[in-house]
Amino acid sequence: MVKNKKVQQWVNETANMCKPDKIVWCDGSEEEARKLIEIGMKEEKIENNPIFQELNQKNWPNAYYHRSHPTDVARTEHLTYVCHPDKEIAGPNNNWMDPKEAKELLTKLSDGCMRGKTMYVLPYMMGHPDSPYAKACIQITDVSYVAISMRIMTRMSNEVLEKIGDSDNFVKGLHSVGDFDPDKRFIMHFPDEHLVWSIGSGYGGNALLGKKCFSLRIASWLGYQEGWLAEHMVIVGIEDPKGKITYVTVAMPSACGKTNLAMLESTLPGYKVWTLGDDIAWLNIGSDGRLYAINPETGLFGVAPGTSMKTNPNMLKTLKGEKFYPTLFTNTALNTDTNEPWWEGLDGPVPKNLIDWQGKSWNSPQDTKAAHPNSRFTVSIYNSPALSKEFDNPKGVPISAIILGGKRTQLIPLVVETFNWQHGVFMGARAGSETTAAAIHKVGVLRRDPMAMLPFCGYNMGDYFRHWLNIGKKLTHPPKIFTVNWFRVDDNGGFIWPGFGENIRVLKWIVDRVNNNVSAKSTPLGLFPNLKDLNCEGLNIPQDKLEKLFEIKPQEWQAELEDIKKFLDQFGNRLPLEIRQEFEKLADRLKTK
Ligand code: SAT
Ligand code: MN
Repeated sequence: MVKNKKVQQWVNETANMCKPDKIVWCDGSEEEARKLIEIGMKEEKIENNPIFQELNQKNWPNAYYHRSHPTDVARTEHLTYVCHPDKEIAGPNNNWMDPKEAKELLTKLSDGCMRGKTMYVLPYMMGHPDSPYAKACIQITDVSYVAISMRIMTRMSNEVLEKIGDSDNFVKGLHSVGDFDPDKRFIMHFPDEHLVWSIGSGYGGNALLGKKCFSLRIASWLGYQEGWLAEHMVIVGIEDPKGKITYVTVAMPSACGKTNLAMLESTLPGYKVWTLGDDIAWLNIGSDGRLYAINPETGLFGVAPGTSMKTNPNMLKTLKGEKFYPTLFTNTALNTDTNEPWWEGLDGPVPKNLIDWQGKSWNSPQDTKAAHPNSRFTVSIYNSPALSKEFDNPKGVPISAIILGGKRTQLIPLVVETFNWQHGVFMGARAGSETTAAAIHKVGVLRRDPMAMLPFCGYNMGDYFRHWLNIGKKLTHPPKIFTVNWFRVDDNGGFIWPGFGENIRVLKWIVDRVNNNVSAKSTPLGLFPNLKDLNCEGLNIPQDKLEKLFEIKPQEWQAELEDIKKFLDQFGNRLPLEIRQEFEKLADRLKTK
């Protein structure tokens, strides 16, 4: 029995509704994790598959394999709701249901949903417990995979209960996989009650409620009320040859290479990237008027396909690290000869005997992948050889640049510095990306995704843009805002920029701009590098192709402007005037080019 009455009361009420066979309070210890893995290997099952399978421990220390329900492989945005009492507050960017109606529906679906199962109670912090920006949370779940994943992704411990004490100052997450029926799947948020309620899915973004559900959807709402920002951003420190470290954040939609960027191994001598986070940043205004970032998470939940010693050597070293128990692989393929995980893009030849992510034998057919395109690893950030020494700093790190990216095969230049904060917020508001496999929708279609937050902003994005503008006004030393795009293609459809470790060259220019080391060229889109300042030594990109990375074709921009306008118009009178003005200014500059 815990001392905390409010926590206990909520757990009791939940147990009465969900009717689990037993309740286990987790303490986040390694001993407990080992026990849960045992249970997941021997007792709990999904569709007759054990929850965990042990992998080759010699080559992949502490690694276990998990296969999800085949209908449950990505975030389901159409089943994700933000239930403010007023629909207007949720905005056109969110699915909305009246909170009372939503709760009635969920209560019906949750009645007896944990029968025959264990209910795990997980006390955890998002952020370092000593950080003034950290938040205490409790998640309830009925599957060991989620309990184990939360131990990797958050700071889980009994001390959280002590911290909460008798207060009700904690965020609640109630999760049950139900019977995995996609027709009974809902991920519902109740921002005013600091509550997330998710049923029917065991997939990361739907089930690890500390992640997108709390640290972005609920936290963005808290930040709006309390004067800070919860963002879908990488945090890294870039060390130059003199040892000076410049901290930047980078917003990019899911599956556009955030994890690769967060773990980037520099190809430029003397430069080094230190990892602080690969997905979420909480940004607060420091007493010195600068913006400070913390990563509320402690783990990396990254896309496996495409990860190799060539694309992301630090990630492979992290995945093979032994510091933190355990590491999980979900829906990758399996090499049955060696009992190792495998995915498209991993180094070396395709193994002879593979089973695919659904457990069927696989012989390299043209039209199917062995690993699911959204197959993932879950690993502790403490395993990373490039972890910043500031990672546990409760204050966070001061941010000098905010970088906004997306996947655009046309139009958008490799890198642009915005003219000022307001222009930067507009550039973030219009950001778009070609869709990927991280959520269930058609792949390769352009969708506007402001600040990469479209699926994660827990309130009306018109208000969100206003909030960004206001934060900028409060910062006496605001970070510069840049846009990047690694994905522009040439006339034959091939990527022009090599990407991955070579992206350090773009980061170097950004750091040079922040530190006033180089000048820049004014264009209708913003400030471009003088090509001599973009270190491309040894890349063998012909000059004309390099110029193509920065080409502005005003006629192509007409369609883009119309699309931006259509997108922004949906926010009606909640769209700040400043954003409209920036749009008009951009349209004028392109006209007179
Ligand atoms: O499943 S997650 O939402 O955590 C991953 C992602 O889509 O970014
Ligand atoms: Mn993400």
